Amino acid sequence: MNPTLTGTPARPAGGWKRVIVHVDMDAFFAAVEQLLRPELRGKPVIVGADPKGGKGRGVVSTASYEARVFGVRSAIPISEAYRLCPQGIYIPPNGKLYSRYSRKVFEILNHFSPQIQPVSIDEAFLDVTGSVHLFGSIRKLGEEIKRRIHAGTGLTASVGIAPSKSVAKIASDIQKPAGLTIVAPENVQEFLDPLPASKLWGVGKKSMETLLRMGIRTVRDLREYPLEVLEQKFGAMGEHLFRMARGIDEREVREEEEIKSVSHETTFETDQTDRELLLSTLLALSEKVGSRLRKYGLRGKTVQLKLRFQDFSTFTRHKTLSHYTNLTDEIFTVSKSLFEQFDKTGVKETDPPRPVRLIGVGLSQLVSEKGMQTSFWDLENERKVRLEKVVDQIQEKFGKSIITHAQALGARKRK
Ligand code: TTP
Ligand code: MG
Repeated sequence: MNPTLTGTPARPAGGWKRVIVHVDMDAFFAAVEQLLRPELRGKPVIVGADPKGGKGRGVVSTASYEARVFGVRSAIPISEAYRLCPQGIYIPPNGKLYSRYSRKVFEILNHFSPQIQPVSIDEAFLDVTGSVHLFGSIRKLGEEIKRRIHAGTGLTASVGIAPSKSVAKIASDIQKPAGLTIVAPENVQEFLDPLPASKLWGVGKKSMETLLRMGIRTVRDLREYPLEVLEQKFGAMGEHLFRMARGIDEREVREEEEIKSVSHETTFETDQTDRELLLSTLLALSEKVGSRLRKYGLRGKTVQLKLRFQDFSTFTRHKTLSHYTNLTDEIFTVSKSLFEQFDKTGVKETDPPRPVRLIGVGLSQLVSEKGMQTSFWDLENERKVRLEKVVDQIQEKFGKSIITHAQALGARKRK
């Protein structure tokens, strides 16, 4: 009998206090398309909006690694993708299909640990501290995850294993596709040091610009700065940067992902000035937001309206109510009044209406219908149901996220 399976649960060897795994599927949507249509394999496949011969609107959801050679990436405008790679094979996203594969992946991951946190449609953290001994070693566990995902779905995943979530996430990305990167506790610093600081969790375009202005390019450069200086420059974020640069991250793998806001938005094919049409879109979006909240037993207090005009200028306006709601009518009434106020600000009666490119409605400050400030997962006790819902939720979200990512114009992949 394997001695590791008997007696008190083995702690992982070495200095590992926790063993955290991050799994991220490779070129997920494009890989599913290539799996089901073998003629697409080895080809530059671009999943996203219709390019319409270079005149299309919307953005790239993802691109196969073959297309990435041309510079095509998630979230770039589809027109730019077409310019970079006119010979690419352009495919509209098939959300249902990808969700099915996502579900399969999560089912497989369930075998490796009961402590699993889905992060997006193709990504999850697992805390395997208590189960790694069943697999012989950390490396064997990592290889087994990749093997089972491939055997069960035909797709490849990249896996990162480290003592913390932030380092595991960076590790899974570093040897894509089909990579396995293990960063032992004693190697965390040498692993992080040469990386661009932009790889660190929470370092977006803005903070990276500030860092570069300070002459900080790599994690090593960042470590030279004392905590006080970082706090002066970045406020509360300063301490976060200080800790991330040292791989200090105690965040746990949480099974539930709290929903903080629910929103829906629409980008019009052609910019709209028709007020009736804008209002009826607003109503439809309010209904989507309301029905989603009702489905999850949530109510929210702050209604947000988002508008983008022809010139890409984007505005949000919000109003906080005195009570929590998930009623379509109420969401619509408030968003309509925000819209009308916005419409009139600084505009003369004789001015022509401004063509609207995008309109969106959201609700935040959510509470469960039981009136508690808790995540709705607390209402569930059956783990499997929970996982199902997370996947459903991601499925519903990603369709929108394709558009959302486009809005943060110029924002590339957050990795
Ligand atoms: P990612 O894991 O970020 O990307 P990926 O799996 O395509 O490629 P990688 O190998 O680098 O991990 O996102 C997972 C899926 O989510 C992706 O296949 C498509 C979708 N997605 C969007 O629709 N829009 C986006 O802006 C991003 C980043 C992803
Ligand atoms: Mg991925």
